[in-house]
Amino acid sequence: MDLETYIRALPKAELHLHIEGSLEPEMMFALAQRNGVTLPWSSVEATRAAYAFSDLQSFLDLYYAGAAALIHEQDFYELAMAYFARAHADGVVHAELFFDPQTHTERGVAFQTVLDGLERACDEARVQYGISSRLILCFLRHLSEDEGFATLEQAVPHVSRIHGVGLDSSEKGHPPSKFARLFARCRELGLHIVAHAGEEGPPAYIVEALDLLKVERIDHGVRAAEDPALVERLVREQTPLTVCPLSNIKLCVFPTLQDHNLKQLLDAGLKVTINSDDPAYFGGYIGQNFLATAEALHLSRAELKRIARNSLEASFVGDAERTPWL
Ligand code: ES4
Ligand code: ZN
Repeated sequence: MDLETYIRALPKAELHLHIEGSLEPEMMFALAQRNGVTLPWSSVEATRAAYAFSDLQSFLDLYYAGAAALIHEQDFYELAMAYFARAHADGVVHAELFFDPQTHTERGVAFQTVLDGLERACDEARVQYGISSRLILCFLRHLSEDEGFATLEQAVPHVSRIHGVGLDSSEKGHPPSKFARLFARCRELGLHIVAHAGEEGPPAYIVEALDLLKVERIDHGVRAAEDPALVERLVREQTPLTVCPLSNIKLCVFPTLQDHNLKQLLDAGLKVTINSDDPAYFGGYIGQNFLATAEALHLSRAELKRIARNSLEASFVGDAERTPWL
């Protein structure tokens, strides 16, 4: 069996996927036309050509511009259905989707419109593909904690439909400590907690995410390697890291995939997973992330199996609900 087939056959969970980051330029243009929205690019080809990033912020500027094409419940439904079809083809059996409500409510799209569309797709994906899924609301860390509280207010009436909260967007200069009160409130509401940390930001931000936000997983976390005491702690506590290798290359966190520290983290005993982050922008869904990383870092099939199993174990699906994959 070739490596691609082997990877596809591994049951896996995707735990780090921004649904707005799965908006392919073709769908972006189709939605923009349908909705009468003007995009900053002239064509699908020009859009793809603009996807050359120097850091996280240079990507985020385009990502927020592209998200402007999403207006109606049906748009969010179609976006997520396209993702689920693609994920199913890659052997994903469970997906925990990040969504950024503030990106949409700022433009006048109602919180409920976003949630209704995404949830309808989650229900449909269960029927059509047998994929279980969860929704994780991410707060934009470049905005204030008060703006986060305002978003949480909008989410509270729908809290049973939201499984967890996360923290994304521009990391540098926006440490987890900025959101300590907001996340304390989220914990009181019984929500699962994750946060992006140690993507571009220092290892100290990972420590803050653990100690102040009390995260159950770290999104990215690759810069943990710079702090041996932190690595030791993450190993001891078996805190999952949702690593996104192709994202890290596109955003220049590592110069090439050969330079990525995923194998180093795995060898140290960390609970590493592989995910796609924003596949429409970074040039690969989860299967491609597994394959390219396996080839660049010479991962064995046993290691790939371990990584896929880590993703199932690190998911927020409770024991009672576990489907045959665990
Ligand atoms: C993101 Cl790669 C990445 N990092 C931080 N925030 C994000 N939002 C969407 N993709
Ligand atoms: Zn991310």
